[in-house]
Amino acid sequence: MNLFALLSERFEAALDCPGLAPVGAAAGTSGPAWTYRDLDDASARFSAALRERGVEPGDRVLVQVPKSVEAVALYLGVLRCGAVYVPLNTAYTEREVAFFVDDASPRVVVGAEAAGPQTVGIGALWEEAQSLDPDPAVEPRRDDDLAAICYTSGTTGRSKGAMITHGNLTSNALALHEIWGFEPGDVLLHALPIFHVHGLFVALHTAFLNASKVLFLPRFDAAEVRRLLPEATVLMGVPTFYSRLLAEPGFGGADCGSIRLFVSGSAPLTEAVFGDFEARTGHRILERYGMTEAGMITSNPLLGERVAGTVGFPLPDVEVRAVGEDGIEVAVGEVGTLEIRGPNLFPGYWGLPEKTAEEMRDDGFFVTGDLASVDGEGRVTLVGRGKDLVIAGGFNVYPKEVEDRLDEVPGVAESAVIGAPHADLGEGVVAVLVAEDSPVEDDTLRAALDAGLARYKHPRRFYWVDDLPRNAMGKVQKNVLRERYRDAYCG
Ligand code: MLC
Ligand code: AMP
Repeated sequence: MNLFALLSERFEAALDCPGLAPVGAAAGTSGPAWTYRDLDDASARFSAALRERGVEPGDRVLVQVPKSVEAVALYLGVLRCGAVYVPLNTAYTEREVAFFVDDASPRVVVGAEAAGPQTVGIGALWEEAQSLDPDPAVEPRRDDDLAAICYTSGTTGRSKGAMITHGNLTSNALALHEIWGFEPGDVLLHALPIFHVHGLFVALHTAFLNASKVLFLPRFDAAEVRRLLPEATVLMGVPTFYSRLLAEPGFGGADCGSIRLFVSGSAPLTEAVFGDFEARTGHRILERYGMTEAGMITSNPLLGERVAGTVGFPLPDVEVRAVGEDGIEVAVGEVGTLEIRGPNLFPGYWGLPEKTAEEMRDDGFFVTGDLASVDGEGRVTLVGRGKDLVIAGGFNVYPKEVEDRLDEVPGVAESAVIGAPHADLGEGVVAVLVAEDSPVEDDTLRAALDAGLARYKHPRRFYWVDDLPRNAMGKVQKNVLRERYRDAYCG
């Protein structure tokens, strides 16, 4: 079934209820709430405009636009006409975007504004859409038809497009709506970006299945979120949301009177933040675990014990196992690489069958690259990552990609990029460099990176060394560097 068909069934009973309510102190970001009728109508108009531009079922529509209600309607319009939504981080530079355009070969590219012959600005597309009659059709889709391609950087430095099907999204949305106990009257406070799984799929799909009102902020701002909490019942965020709320003077239980559920994910929630949040507000944050390739995988329980430092139990119909280096499942409680299988699991990477095969076991389990233990009850604890990945403020930064850019800078002989503990972002990006001759100025490095690398991926600390530590195989010992520079941001 087309995911949109399921959502629109839920909208049916709530057509005149508020759907997305743009809110924000920043000038121009507030406006009247769009009702579910408005959203349905706007998606039908976007669907008509896309068809008018030649978009057919299965065609990719690549979108890099600021967060807005129209952008959500566009997403729904893409689903509705059976096309494949390809969202991009607004921070990506032209060089990064050029790769995605080449890789996804989209029929239409929607940008903040028209840039080049292939790109239409979202404002212009919305004007086109409004001038057309809404197209009420919902393109029939099978469970295994693609709904989206979400790019996730790879340990090889080359981004991979994770193909996400209607079946993947539908099963995950229904499961989360159920296990997180969505109920009539729930209001979601939405402060996440809408180009990643968390803000786009997890948050919006659960709210839409519930036909809930969504307080839609352009971005996370701790004071603004605090101001709006009394109007909401559910907040979903990355751990940085919670540590920043705690840093608000006087923040506490009085701010959270109407909230029934705080959800955290995308990066580890520290036991300290979990504990401080409970002490200050009385709320035990519900931590869940997921990834682009599989949506949500595990969750702490709504009603049972939410244990700090764990990510809870597999979602219904999802199987997990921790596997040793020999490929065999480890004993209960032992650490292994987490593998997963279920209706949420993607079918593979766009145009990369070999890469897909490398990460899929013969029995259909996917190798997440996360290190975890599973206890006797099935509760999962993540203990680290087998993959070389830094997560800063919930955004993934793959060191190899940053190293490749650094190594291109004249004067840099080689580099190693690592994550170091960061009080605000969880981890911060650190570069350790070897000079060809003498160290390059930080400003020169920054300017060189600016040309091709989104700024959230930039190292903010640079260290020059004579040699990188290597093991007997010649591989850079990142664990040694992580130890050596562990105070880079917290010293
Ligand atoms: C912004 N900056 C970051 C950053 N966000 N740097 C490192 N990591 C980040 N996450 C940099 C900008 O480049 C800029 O630097 C400066 O910080 C200020 O930018 P900003 O936009 O004002 O930042 P801020 O509002 O403070 O954003 C922080 C944040 C945001 C944590 C609120 O990053 C955020 O919303 N993160 C959520 C990410 C997310 O949705 N992840 C889900 C992935 S899905 P300069 O130098 O340019 O000025 C997934 C699966 C799953 O992982 O399980 O959910
Ligand atoms: P992404 O590629 O952005 O989908 O990121 C997925 C990765 O984020 C996972 O493989 C984990 O390493 C990490 N992640 C997601 N949720 C959590 C969590 N609750 N705790 C720790 N790591 C997490």
